Amino acid sequence: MRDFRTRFAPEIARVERRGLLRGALSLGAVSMLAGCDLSGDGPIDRALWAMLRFSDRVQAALFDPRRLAATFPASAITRPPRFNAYYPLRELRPIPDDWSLEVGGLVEDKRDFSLAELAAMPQASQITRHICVEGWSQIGQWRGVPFAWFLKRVGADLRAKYVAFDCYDDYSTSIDMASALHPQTILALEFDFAALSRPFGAPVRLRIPTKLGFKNPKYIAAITVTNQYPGGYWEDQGYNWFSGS
Ligand SMILES: Nc1nc2c(c(=O)[nH]1)N[C@H]1C(S)=C(S)[C@@H](COP(=O)(O)O)O[C@H]1N2
Ligand SMILES: [Mo]
Repeated sequence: MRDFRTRFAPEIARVERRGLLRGALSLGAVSMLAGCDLSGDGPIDRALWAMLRFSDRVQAALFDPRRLAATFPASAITRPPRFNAYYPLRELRPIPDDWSLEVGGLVEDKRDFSLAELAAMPQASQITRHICVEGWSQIGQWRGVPFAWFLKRVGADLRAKYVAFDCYDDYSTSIDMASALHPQTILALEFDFAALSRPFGAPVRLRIPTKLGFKNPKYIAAITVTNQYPGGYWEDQGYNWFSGS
C-alpha cells in the first residue's frame, strides 16, 4: 500500500476535486450506498460513480491472482442446492435449441462455440463456496473449461480490461481480466457431478469462487472481451462491481 497514492494519483485527484474525500464521505460510506438507486445523471450521481469506480480499482490492485479460494471435501457439499435469480424459478424460460456460445470483442477467433466443442476442451473440477450478497452461501462442485485456457484458445487480448457476459434471461455481468485469468475461474458445464441442469446454468455458466454469487453468470449467451466498462444487471443498480469474496 506504500505506493498507493502514487499509483492512484489521477483517480485521487479526480475524486478530491469533487470534494468528496475532504468531506464526510469515505469509501466505506459510499459502499454502504450500494443498493441505492444510482441511475440518475446529476453531479452527485456522477461523483458517486467516480467513487465506486475508484473503489473497484483499489480492490483490483489488492487482488492476488495466485491466492486460491478455499476448497472442500465432497462431504461438505450443500444439498439440496439453492437456486437464485432476479426472478422466481417458475419464470425460468427455455434455452433456444440452436444455442451456441457467442465469443466476440477483442478476440482473434470471433465465432460461436457448440457445447460439444466446449466439452472437448480441458476440464477442471472444484468444490468451493458460493457466497450470495443476499446473506447465504453454499458449497458446491463445478467442473468445466479453465477460463484462462479458453481465453488463450480464442486469442483474447489478455491486456484488455474486462470480460462481459450476456445471458439468456437478460442478465448480465462483467469481471476484470485478472480475475478472469485466475486458475479457479471456469466455464462450468457440470454441477454436482452431473451435466449442468437448466436452473443452475445450463448450457454453460461461469464459476468464479473469488467473487460473489452475482458475478457467476448462468445461461451464458455471449462473452465479450472489451476495454469499455460493461457494468451488469446488479452493478448498474449500485452493487459493488469488483465484489471479491
Ligand atoms: N443468468 C443469471 N445468472 C445469475 C443470476 C441471474 O439472475 N441470472 N443470479 C446470480 C446470483 S445473485 C446468484 S447468487 C447465483 C445463484 O446461482 P445458483 O442458482 O446456482 O445458486 O447466480 C448468479 N447468476
Ligand atoms: Mo446472489
